[in-house]
Amino acid sequence: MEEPDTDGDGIDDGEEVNSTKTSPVLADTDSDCLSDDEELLLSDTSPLEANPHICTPSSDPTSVATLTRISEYSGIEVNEQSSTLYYALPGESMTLSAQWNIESPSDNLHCPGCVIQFYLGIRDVFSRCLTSRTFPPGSDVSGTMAPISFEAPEEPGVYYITQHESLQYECVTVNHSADLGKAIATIVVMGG
Ligand SMILES: [Ca+2]
Ligand SMILES: [Ca+2]
Ligand SMILES: [Ca+2]
Repeated sequence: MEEPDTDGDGIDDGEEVNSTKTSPVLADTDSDCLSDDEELLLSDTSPLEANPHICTPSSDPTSVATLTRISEYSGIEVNEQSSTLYYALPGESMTLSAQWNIESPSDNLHCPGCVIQFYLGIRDVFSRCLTSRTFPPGSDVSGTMAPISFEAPEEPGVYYITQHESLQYECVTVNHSADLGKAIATIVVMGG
């Protein structure tokens, strides 16, 4: 006799109740727009804990506040698609391009004379330095990021393109945090 799968997510009711602890009547237990079976195929994601930025992708333009400066990213293109959410195959060849703008308020600026670097990248996958310069009070600086090529991770999962910043004299090697407040785009690497 076939086991019932009430919510039709491909996982039998009994397995949902006893093993995965997901809801047998909800195909997407945590309501994050990835179904329970999809999340079980992905690494680093739980069907019981919602992944941000999937149901509601980052806006374009999107702003990130840091070091009392506001950086805004616009014209975000992943694989030449104007979207901040991209479903990729494992190891897929990818490109990212964007325009950036960094605005510094005229007062209460943290470290007003400092040379600061801004980067975009994915934790443990790639990082690109956008700029290294001073952003003095009242300044408003824009630039275009040259398209960068990278490979989507082999491991199915949810990955975020985040901003990182450093207070050095020049661009250095950094790793990106998992601070989703600094995410400008999301890449979902699909499982088998
Ligand atoms: Ca089910
Ligand atoms: Ca379910
Ligand atoms: Ca889910």
